[in-house]
This record gives sequence, C-alpha cells and structure tokens, in this order.
Amino acid sequence: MEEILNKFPFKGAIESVVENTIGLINNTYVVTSEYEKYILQRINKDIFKNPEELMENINLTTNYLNDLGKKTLSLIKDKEGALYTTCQGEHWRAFKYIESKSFKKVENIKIVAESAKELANFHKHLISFPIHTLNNTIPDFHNTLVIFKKFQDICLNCPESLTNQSIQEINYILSKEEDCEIIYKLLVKNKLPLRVCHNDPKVSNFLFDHSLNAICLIDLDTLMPGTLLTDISDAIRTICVSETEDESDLKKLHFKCDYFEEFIKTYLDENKMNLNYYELNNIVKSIELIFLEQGIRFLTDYLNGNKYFKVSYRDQNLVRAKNQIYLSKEVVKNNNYLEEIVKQYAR
Ligand code: GN1
Ligand code: MG
Repeated sequence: MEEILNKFPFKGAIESVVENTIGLINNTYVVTSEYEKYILQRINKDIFKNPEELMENINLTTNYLNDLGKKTLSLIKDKEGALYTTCQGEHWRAFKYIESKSFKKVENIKIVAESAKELANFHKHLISFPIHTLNNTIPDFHNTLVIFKKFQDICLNCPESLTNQSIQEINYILSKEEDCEIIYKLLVKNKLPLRVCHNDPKVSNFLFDHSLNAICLIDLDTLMPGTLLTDISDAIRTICVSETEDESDLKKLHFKCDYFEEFIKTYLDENKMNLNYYELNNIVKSIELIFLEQGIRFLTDYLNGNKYFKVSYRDQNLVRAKNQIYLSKEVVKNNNYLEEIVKQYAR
C-alpha cells in the first residue's frame, strides 16, 4: 500500500487507510492524511479491461461538469500527471474525498426526490456533451439480449445440483427472451436517442449532505453512451423498493409505488423536455426489464461460481437473483397503476 500511496501527491503524512466495502466491483479505501481525505481505488481489471479508456471518459465528463458549475468527482492525477497509476499489475486512481452520507436502502422520501433530481440534473448537464468522444468501455453492458444469451449458455453447461435451487427463476427467465430485445430494438431503430448515461445509478452511488440534499453521483466507471431509460429504471430499481438486493425474505420485499410516484414526478419535472415519445412510453417496461436483467446477471454469476459480483457467502448471488426476479414480477403486477402515474406526470 505504501508504494501506491507514494505515487499520488497526497498532502502531508498519511494517518490512516480504511477500506470501504459498499461496492461490488472495485476495492475502495478512504485515505486520511494530516491535512486532507482522499478516495483511493483499485480498478477491477477483470471487468474493466481498458483502464485508459475508462479514465478518459471520467476525466472528460468531470471536467465538463465542473466547467458548468455542476458538482462532481474531482480526480487527482498521479505525481507524473497520469489519470491513474499501475503498481504490480494493478491499476489505481484517486479522488478528493467528499464529506457526505450515502445509503444502501431508502428510508426517507426526501432521498427519493433528491436522487431523482440529481439524476435528472446529471442527464441535463450532459445533454450537449460531445457523445462521440466517449469510449464504449464495456460493450453491450446493458444489452439485455446479450446478457440473456450468456445466461442461456451457462445454464446449459452447469451441473444440475446448482440449477435445482433456482429452477423456477430459470424457467421464468427463459420464457422472457422476446422481452429482452425490446429496448435494444428501439435503440437500433433510432427510436431511443443515444445519451451520456451513468449506467449504474444505484442508490449507494448518490452522495447526500447532512440535510439529505443530493450532492452528486459517484462511481463513473460505466459512464458510456446508452439510453436514459436504463438510468431512470436502474435508479428506481434500488430506490423505489422496500429492501436491498441482499434481502432473502421475499415477504418483506415490495416495489414502493409511493416512492415511484415521487421519483417520476421529480425526474420528469426536471428533465421531461429531453425525453421523446418512446422514452416516456417505455419507462414502466424498462423497470420490469432492469430487474429482470439484474436478476439474470446475479444468477449467471451464481451458476458460474461467483466470479463477477463480490459475495460474503456462497449463495448470496442466488439470493440477489431471486430478489430481483421477484421485483420484476411485482412491476408486472402493478403495471397499469404505474403506467397511470407516468401518464399523469408526462403530460
Ligand atoms: C455493480 O460496483 P457497483 O457495486 O456500483 C455493477 C452494476 C450492478 C450492481 C448491482 C461494473 O455496481 O452494474 O447493477 O453492482 N457494476 C458493474 O449491485 O458491473
Ligand atoms: Mg459501479
């Protein structure tokens, strides 16, 4: 660790380095020096194959947001002026620490409104960003059909002892192949415009101040061109629910329609003008699909030996998959009611 710390121009003697375990992909540490605090991260190189391109995306967009006066992450280049540093084959980068609170679960409707506003503002500020300058760092990251095909493949080559425990979920997913194409087809037909997307706006990636006002979105690793529908639905996936994705007791789990109404009202209030007919009319469908997609990703990883998402016990990705598939079905059950809500605020 000493060698890595030495690569960055941190001010004063380092007093502590404490790991923060909330993310499922990278390794994150809070570094406290005599004068300041920093975030130091090891980039997961199995998932992010091209750190150069990823860091370029972050650098370009955070500079752009900064110029517009929008609060965002502040990168700290290494002592040689590089966007990240490599040490014993691992890639590391640093940010200024932002004094804030974050949540894994929403207990307060103010957080719903504040995150909806923050996401809308993020999209609004980046609406004229030269999108062609961004690298597509993980191709097909949110291509549900590609995710479905990979799942199908793994299912076929997996021992029955593993598939036994999720046979209902597997059959449900396999019956949904056509649905997995819906968003992709709209993108190919240019019905959905390509926009700068965060691609991972889960609730823990929003920072809040002490009065619970949103400060900014963090974790810009997956910032790439995509459809705003993915961001809107992915934020709703973790914000408008009663429990986190780790909850195993499905009786406690439900989609919170009151939070959904608050989220949609606030988001559309801020950014309706940038959404077209196809975006406005596919919000509810895209929520059903993002739960399904995340369920497929967790289940794929479980069947494949938990190589992608960090787990603290063997069946954790199975629990997460069941949780997300359950919520996808809840959205289907509430479909008409949710569509009515969108209609009301989309006018
Ligand atoms: C991962 O890194 P983290 O925890 O913010 C994942 C997201 C998933 C999320 C599920 C690069 O996000 O796509 O939705 O876990 N990030 C990547 O909790 O795959
Ligand atoms: Mg992430």
